[in-house]
Amino acid sequence: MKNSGLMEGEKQIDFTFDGELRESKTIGLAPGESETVTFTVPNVPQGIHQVQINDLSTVLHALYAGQPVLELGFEEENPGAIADSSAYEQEVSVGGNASVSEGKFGQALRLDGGWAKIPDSDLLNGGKQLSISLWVNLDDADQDQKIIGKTSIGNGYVVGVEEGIYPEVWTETGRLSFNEGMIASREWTHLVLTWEQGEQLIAYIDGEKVAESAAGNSPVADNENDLIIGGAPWNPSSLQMKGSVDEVKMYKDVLSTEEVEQLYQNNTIE
Ligand SMILES: [Ca+2]
Repeated sequence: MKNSGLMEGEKQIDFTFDGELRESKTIGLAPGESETVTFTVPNVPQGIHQVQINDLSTVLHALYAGQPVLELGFEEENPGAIADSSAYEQEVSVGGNASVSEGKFGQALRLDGGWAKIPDSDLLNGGKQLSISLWVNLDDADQDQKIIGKTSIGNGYVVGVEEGIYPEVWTETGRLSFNEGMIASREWTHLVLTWEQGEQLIAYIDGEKVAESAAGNSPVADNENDLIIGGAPWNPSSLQMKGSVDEVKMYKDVLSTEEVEQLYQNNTIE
């Protein structure tokens, strides 16, 4: 805070967290004088919080290591009711031909020319670290099809399947991709992709590492596209996945080999 006037003055500063006034401080300053005013909130719960200081407001994303930023189990009665069970409660909508089917764990989302859409959020951009874990049961795993991604091409990421796992990641300096491993048709298969800037891009199939590639020193390029499950992120009507998808989990950190194994065996991280 700075007194940019010509006279000494006092001002009250109100700090509001999630709509609740937490603390007020009155600061007196001489002309030209400035002072940093600090407010502390202990034990911030994971999730999205509203922070307001007088007329200035912003949104705080509180992240906890090992907790997903998107979690879709598809246990709802119908596709219209699908909800994100992560602390961030991202909106989910379903388009095209989609239904609820038998899953790997409970129910899954069956796509026959359909897709699921989660609106753009900073939490879903790749940035410095990202992990994606999900199960698929594909009618024809040899077909070139996109499973999940957030990209307009040239930025972001997409995980595809074409016989093996086929990820593409666009950083600020270039594109990383490979197509490795074998995915069987009409069998539940666990897919994981992990990304860490300056480290590795790693793919796992059924808990086993099938490919890794140097990640390079720049982050995944951000974009404002929606996250799409079941088709090309830049056009969900193309490169559609045909089959079922279950237990989609996204993290803003890098899953270890042990955590990937735990998700493969138990659908949870201890
Ligand atoms: Ca499920």
